[in-house]
Amino acid sequence: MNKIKISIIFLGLFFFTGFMNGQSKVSEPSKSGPVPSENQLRWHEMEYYAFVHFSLNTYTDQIWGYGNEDLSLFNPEKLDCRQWARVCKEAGMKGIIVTAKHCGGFCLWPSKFTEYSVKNTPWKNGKGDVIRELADACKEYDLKLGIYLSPWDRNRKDYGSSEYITYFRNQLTELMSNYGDIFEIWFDGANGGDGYYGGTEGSRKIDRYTYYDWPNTYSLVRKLQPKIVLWGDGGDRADLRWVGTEDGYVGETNWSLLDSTGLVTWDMLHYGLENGNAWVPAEVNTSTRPEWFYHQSEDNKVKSVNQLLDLYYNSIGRNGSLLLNFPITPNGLIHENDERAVLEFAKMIKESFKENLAQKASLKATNTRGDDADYLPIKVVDGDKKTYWATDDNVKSASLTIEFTAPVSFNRFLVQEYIPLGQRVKSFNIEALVDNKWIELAHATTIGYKRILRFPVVTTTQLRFNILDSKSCPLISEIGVYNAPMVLDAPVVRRNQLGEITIVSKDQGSVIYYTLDGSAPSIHSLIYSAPFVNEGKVEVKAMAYDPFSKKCSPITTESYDLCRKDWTVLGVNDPKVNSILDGNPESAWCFNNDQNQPAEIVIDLGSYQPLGGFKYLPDQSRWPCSHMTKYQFYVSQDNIKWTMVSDGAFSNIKNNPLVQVVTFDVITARYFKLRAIGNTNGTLNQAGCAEIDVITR
Ligand code: FUL
Repeated sequence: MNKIKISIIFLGLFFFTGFMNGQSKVSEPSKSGPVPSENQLRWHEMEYYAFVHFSLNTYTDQIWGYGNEDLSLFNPEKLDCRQWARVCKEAGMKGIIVTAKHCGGFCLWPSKFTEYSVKNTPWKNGKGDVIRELADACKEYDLKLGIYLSPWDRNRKDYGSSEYITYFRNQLTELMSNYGDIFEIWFDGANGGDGYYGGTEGSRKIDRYTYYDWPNTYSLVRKLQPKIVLWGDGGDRADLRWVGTEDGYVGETNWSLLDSTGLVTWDMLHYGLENGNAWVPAEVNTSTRPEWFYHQSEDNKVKSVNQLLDLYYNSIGRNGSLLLNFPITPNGLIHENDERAVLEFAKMIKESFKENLAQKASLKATNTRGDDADYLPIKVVDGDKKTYWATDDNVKSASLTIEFTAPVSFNRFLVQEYIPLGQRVKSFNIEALVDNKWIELAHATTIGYKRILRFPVVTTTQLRFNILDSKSCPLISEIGVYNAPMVLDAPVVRRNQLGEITIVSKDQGSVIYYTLDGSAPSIHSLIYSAPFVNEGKVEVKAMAYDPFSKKCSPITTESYDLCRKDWTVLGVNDPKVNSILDGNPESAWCFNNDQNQPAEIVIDLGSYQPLGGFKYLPDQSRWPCSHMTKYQFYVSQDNIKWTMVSDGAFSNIKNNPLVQVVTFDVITARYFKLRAIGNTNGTLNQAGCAEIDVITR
């Protein structure tokens, strides 16, 4: 071998090993727009963490305390922060943010700067410190600790003056110095209504942008906790943003950007700002129940697994984080219903994302940055968020085809951008090759840290991910293709006033089977495809069926009596009163009697009917109009002469506002009247109602 040949081989080997070692031949992509700080990046990776709401409100059934609530009420006999931490850990959460002080001003730690704290309660004879116990429990369970400290304080006489700011900062200093690392601080923007204000009552107006001197307050926090992220909706931009709703979802388009100055509109909170000049990602905050603090009346309103899954896909699945609240019970624990729901939800998430089918596939891209090994498509399935597939700088649309060795079935697509260099993708879609044709499975806009798309199960050998538009060359760090099982919740059956029956399953892609003759549905029963009319007395039984796993949901049974199409609510002119007949438990009407007499619901049935009972569903909304607690039920032939056929009490209606069913001896009549003899407000003249119905014999 001559010298020239040897050096050619050597040179070739040099380039080959250079290529294999991933030595870049092309430059690293440059940043595109604002990028996250290290603290924000760490926070993005947490994805899912808990809120706990616990204060004197827990004992007073209040939403916001006034600051004059009796300290002797606070005595959580079974308080166990290790139980909170265990539940959160098992649920897959990464941290806990606790309401150290809510707007009522009560402090869960023995602050040196106020008497309105745990130190003056019977709990542990005033020697307890909830924040300390939680910090210890978080350490034990490897969770991060976050603090909610309400800037608004209705206990303080000095609220509104500069003295209060000193007080607020003293408290912040205690919390930021004495409990180890704090990952997030939550400065609630809530402020309003009359207060106690140390006994002076009245209302205090402050300018939430200037009063708290956020720039200096924020620097104090950052000085004491250099690794913290700040949540706040004051004038000075915090590290994280609210999404404009507490219902658990952020916009489908979600840019992690805002402008660093200027007013923020609702749209900006919900969708971010495509060309914003600061990285301010979205945190979705919501509760396992309608309210933030514990109310016994919500024990049966804990979100179902399917509702929790919706939260997940509409927050984490849309480039947001999920901050899910547990209202702590008066004895100091997470309620068993909430625990059960989040643990089942966690199981579903684990099941759903257990196998990434893309890992066994081959990947081909229409463009790879300089054909460089560092940026190959394979990087999207290496499980390493720090590596990514990149295109050449001038490329703003590109496709990546995932080819499976054999047909696979799936219904989820997960994709992540390499955000340390900015958020770029503006729109994309995914397609599957079915019968030799590309069909679109889903179309979406932004990606960001993480995006997950849901669609009905498809079986294919090829999946194509098309980036349709991007601010600058796309950088994709991870892709996942999964087949998530269905939850198979019992379907929801409703009949409206016209007798139209609808059956809905939350499980996308399931088949609904139903019967109308009282028999149990099976896969040989009628298949539900669209609403249908049935005006008779009928019992509908329905189930959802997953053709893929061949599993069935529990069966729903709904019995309907008279069709209410000829019914009229008398004495109320507003057509919205028909909410009590529309078959929709979510809509309600509040009956008021202006003369301070008992509120009444009076109905003309349109014909004579053999009445043997009635059903009253109280207002199901988050802030319901008063429920009837005592009633009288009358019937009439002519709307003049009334006969009382039943009277009694709905005993536990406040805590358990379920449908109330009353039966009596059959009597034929055309009119009926349900009169409130007592309500949950302790008056007579108001009664909320979601649905009213009769039982005929
Ligand atoms: C809201 C407050 O009004 C609620 O009480 C709760 O603390 C929630 C997290 O923020 O703005």
